[in-house]
Amino acid sequence: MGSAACYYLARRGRRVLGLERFGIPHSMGSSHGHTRIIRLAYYEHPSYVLLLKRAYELWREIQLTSGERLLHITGSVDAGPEDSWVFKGSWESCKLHDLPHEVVTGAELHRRHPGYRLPPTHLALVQPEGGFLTPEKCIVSYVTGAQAHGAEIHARERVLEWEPLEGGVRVRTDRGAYEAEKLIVTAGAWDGELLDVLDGLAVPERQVLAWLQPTRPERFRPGDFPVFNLLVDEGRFYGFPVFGVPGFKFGKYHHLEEVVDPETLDRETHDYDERLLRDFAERYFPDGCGPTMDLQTCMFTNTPDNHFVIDLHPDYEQVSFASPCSGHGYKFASVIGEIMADLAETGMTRHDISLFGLDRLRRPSRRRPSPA
Ligand code: PYC
Repeated sequence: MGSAACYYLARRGRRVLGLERFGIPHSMGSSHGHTRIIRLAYYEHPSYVLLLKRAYELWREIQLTSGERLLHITGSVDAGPEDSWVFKGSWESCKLHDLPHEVVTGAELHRRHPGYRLPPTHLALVQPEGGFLTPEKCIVSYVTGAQAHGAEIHARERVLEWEPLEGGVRVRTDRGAYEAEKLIVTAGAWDGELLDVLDGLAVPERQVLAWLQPTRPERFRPGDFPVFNLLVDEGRFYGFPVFGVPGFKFGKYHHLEEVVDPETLDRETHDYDERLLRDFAERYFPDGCGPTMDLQTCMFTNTPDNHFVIDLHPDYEQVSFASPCSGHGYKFASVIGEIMADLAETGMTRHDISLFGLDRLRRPSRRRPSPA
């Protein structure tokens, strides 16, 4: 989201400095792992769909500009019991936004895509525009594009603090200090550290992904295996066809519900992480369940209602922020970059971000009333 914001601002002729604590790209946060789901049928809330339409347009545009293939269309499956929020929510968003889709049973899904072995009576919404992005390449494309438009990008430079100035901000890093008219903060799991207004409202969580070698590889190729979101007895899971690295990739939302500090996060993976993930695959994707090729950790940064926060700072309108996206934000990085550029330039955006205001999450002040 930060790299996209740098790109759109630089392209509009603004003087831009991008500050990244790690390398470009890196695997310390929430933007690595070779593939990220993009899907148009959005069970989390139908008001994401218009943003997604713009996100697709912008991904296609930056893909063309960079000459890198960033977006792969496989179709998407959102499935579960008939009354589950994953299936029903996805169906509602398709009906409301008139999106092409089909509803099939688990049995029919297996006939069409034999890698899937869902309970035969579960229902699956199949949406043809779903697919995946290649996250590291997306970031590099935006950074390279921003640099081509004159942005200065500093990697391996950690922001320590910022302070408001009359008509601007000063940012102090481990290498220097900078003054600017506007500041955009898209620090993911570190948002709460840099923005006191998000402290306690943007909560990092440890997440684990598995890559398993399919025993029937022909069932897990991008052309044969749509990306998925599934609600099953074991929880809510998501997954991808084999792409880029050997292994069918999947994870469980909110893996073990481990709240973490991003500085001390356990980045190792353990037998119990693997067991949880393999148990799921053995039941619902038995032909995908050969040897484990890789296990990796990343982070979700969750808000209390799992919707994003995209807003101006309540006290300093020269500061805007985004990115506690509760695990489902990557696909929106392109459009959120555009929104952040709008907010920094004018304090407004034509996009509907009313679902994402900070106010909905702010607790009543805990300050004790002063003695009479
Ligand atoms: O949006 O499908 C998704 C997703 C999966 C994991 C995180 N987000």
